[in-house]
Amino acid sequence: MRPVNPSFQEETIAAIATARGEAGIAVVRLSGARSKEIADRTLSLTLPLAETPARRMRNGYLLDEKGEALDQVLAVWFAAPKSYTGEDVVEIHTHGGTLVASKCLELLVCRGARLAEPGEFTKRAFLSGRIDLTQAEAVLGIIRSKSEEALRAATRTLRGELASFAMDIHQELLALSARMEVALDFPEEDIPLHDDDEILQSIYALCQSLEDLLDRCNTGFLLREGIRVAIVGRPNVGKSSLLNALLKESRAIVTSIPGTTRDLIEEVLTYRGIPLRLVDTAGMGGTPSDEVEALGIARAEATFEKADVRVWVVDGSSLPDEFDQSMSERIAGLEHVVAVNKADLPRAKNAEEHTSEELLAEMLPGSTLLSISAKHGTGIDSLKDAIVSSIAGAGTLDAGLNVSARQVEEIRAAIGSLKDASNALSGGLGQDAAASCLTESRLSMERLLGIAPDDSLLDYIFSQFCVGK
Ligand SMILES: Nc1nc2c(ncn2[C@@H]2O[C@H](COP(=O)(O)OP(=O)(O)OP(=O)(O)O)[C@@H](O)[C@H]2O)c(=O)[nH]1
Ligand SMILES: [Mg+2]
Repeated sequence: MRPVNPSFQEETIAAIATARGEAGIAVVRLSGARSKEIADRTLSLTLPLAETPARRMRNGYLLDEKGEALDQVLAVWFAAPKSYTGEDVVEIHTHGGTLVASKCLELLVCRGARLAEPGEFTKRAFLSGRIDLTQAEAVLGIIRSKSEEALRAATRTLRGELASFAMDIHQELLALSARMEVALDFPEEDIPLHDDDEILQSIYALCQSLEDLLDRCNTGFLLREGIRVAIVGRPNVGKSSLLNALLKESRAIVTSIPGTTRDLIEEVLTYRGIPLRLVDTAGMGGTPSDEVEALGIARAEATFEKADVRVWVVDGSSLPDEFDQSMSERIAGLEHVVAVNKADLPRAKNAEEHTSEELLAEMLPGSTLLSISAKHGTGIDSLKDAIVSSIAGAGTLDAGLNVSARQVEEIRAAIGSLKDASNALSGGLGQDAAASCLTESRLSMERLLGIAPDDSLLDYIFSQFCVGK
């Protein structure tokens, strides 16, 4: 994707690739043309790496400045271009602990290696064409994954799913721009301009594809960062009891006094490999009895607004009233699940014998309503499933792509420029104006894919890595 920089291999870099602290082993890595030579001058192996076939482990010793053995080690080398960086790479496995690995690194530097910068191994992999930029960023996603699903999403990106999808869209954009511009740039050739409607159709189809890609990236983002779940409802309905039931521990104070919870209580629960960031809130809809409660309610309101999903807890043993009516109107357009709590108590019924649950279902047609008892822990697993599927829908979790915030921004920008192009055409501004918006969109895709990236972009991306990766 980017030409190999011929002067690049001049310096051989070294770093500790494993985390600091006590462990069984530590791995010190070298990359560059002099890797084997520097390692052979620092180690005394049963046979030098220079005489060892690639990918075969050798046993030996790490030698200090005076040639005395410091540690027993294993060493292996990978031949360019079939290595992580695309250059000759040596891995030295020392015993764990910070001291011995640091000493090994220091000795390698004394013998001609340079300390690697953060992400420099992955940057070299990119510069030598081993991986593209989307894959390099996916490596960061893997390192930072905190849940199993996030890890799977990052691995899908590393295996090239983002790149191949984005590359197809880029190619289509290129073809569309070319079709338009050839007619605009060579009017003397009498190439007929394409019909505006036909171009609008193509732009619409591209927009759809990008929106699909964005959905997959958003799912991946949620898998990595977690789904923000606000537990909301009026006072005393059992919100804190629900938080405790979800966590299976007595985290929040529960009493029969309305207004017990005054501040936000946040906890993370991992369910089916997905982090759920639960927030219990102060009861809404009542009249605050003091300033503290008023502040708590304001926080509950803000949490309600910015959550990914709202779990609206309702007490099924009493009938819905005006508050519930206005809450149902407010929540209807937002992601939510209704938890009709206190299922262990008789459901309230109105004069027509309709239960509280039936009345709520009428107020919110199409919503997911679940009957639960926070006190007895019933219906809690179904609620967790409902929270996850309200965000991910059935099956789409499997398609999530773990991408960086930068990449999401580029996809959004590409969609924005496509919309500008279609507005330009339908607003009569002409194909010239639309063509320049298409170019903008294509440039966003190029930045996403790392086609001809500038150095500042590369510095920004790779500086986020740890040293040794
Ligand atoms: N019978 C029954 N009682 C419940 C259930 N869930 C909660 N309660 C009771 O309802 C009362 C209020 O529970 P909380 O969990 O404190 O309610 P809350 O919504 O957090 O209340 P605030 O923090 O005041 O807004 C307590 O007495 C709970 O024991 C349930 O499923 N069944
Ligand atoms: Mg509470």
